[in-house]
Amino acid sequence: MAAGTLTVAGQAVPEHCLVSGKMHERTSSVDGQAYAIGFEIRLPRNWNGRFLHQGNGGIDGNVVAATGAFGGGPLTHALAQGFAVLSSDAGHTAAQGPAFGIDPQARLDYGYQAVGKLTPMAKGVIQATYGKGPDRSYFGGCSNGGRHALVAASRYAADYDGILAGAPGYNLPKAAVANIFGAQRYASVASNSADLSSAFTAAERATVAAAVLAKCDALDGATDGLVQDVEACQRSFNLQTDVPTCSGARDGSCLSAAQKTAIAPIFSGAVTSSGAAVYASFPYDAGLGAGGIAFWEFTAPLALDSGAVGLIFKVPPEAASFNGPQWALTTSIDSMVAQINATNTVYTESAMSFMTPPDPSDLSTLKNRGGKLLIYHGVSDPIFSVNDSAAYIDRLRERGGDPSDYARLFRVPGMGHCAGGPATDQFDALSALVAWVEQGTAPQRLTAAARGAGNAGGVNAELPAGWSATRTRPLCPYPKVARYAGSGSLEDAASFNCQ
Ligand SMILES: [Ca+2]
Repeated sequence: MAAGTLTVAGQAVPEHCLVSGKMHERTSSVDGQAYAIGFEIRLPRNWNGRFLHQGNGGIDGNVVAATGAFGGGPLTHALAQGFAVLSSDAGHTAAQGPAFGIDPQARLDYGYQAVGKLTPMAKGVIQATYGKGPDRSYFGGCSNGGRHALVAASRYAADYDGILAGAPGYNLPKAAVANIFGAQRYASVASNSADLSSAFTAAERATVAAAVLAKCDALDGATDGLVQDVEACQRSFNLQTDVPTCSGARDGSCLSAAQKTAIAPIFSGAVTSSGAAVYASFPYDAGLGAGGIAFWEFTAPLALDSGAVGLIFKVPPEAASFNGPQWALTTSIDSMVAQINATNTVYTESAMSFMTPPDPSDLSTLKNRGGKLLIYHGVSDPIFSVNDSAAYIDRLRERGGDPSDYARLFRVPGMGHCAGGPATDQFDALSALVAWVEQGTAPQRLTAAARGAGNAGGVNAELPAGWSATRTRPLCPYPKVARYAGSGSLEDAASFNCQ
């Protein structure tokens, strides 16, 4: 592939070789469908000695171009930096949709086994190409790709030196059920039963986001449109008392009492009928009013989560022809929770087994070989909660003391799912991880930039009008937060400290 054959965010990718292939072609004895693990490896002429396994999003099924792009912009395209990059479909095709979950082996490949099969193959291709294997191996991705990364940090730690996990849905089956829980709550107050967004309109979400900012923006020392002290905000903000209750018809400037009753549990965290937590809480944050939220809150539960839970995660699965949206709105959350933990003679691993790290509090293999884990997560992410990533770090601490010498979480205030929202969402987490792994330089802060007018990585249309197009902020290692130093420009990361 000649230089410029491939461009990413307007940047020409240097000359490289492209190897495409399939592994483990087979026909399922359960559903009769053809399966294989499809992949591509891009091998740069000017190789930097590193291997990156790129985890992809959603339910996989696509061999996304192996460029290794993370963090909202063009800064961290691993291929352009000289990494050899692997990408795969994780063992099924997009044409199969979630019905690949009818096949038990395809479930396991999607969950973790494709990674185990691909890794030695890719290292062998690198060996054959360059005459030696990689000096260092990395795994990176966001969303389900972040889940792949965290699962690899646990299951395949001997094969990887650095793990970059963006918005890791490492409890993905639970998160999917929790999102359906949200849909059922929204449906209970939707003024138009065919449109869940009528339960919490764009104007109403903007009203709540403004109320969050009114209560929380200044808690970090800077009234700048960012809620950087996440914990103080959760202690301070109260949906019931800080958002006006409509005295008459809903007009966007208030929530009805019924709306507050329906919506508050989505933030405090989905529960079963006996009050047991299904997944995690979600923090109130300024990004709630951003345009990208509506897809995850109102469309995804019926269009995506229903198929994922019904066909990929539950035991037994529904029939491939089932009516997913109707099923999601009418099936009890309790039964879904039971079925993502269930097994039978055909489906011998539960979804909570094949989709998650076997023991999320144990990173001892990675730690003991000097490997590093860097997680980033948007505080306004509506599908995978930043609080679940914080809980991951908390569990490491509870089990083995301060994990900061091998695992750090960087929260991104205002950012939605992987990118976007009123946020500084462009940052080079991959280079920070490489410096940590290879030079032992632990990241004290990541400098993140807003993608305003003229940004080469693509302009973020959700930035508030009052922000500088080139605003920067430090992203801080959890539990630290960025606080204004008391002097200096509010548009400059240098005016903030991680404390
Ligand atoms: Ca602030």
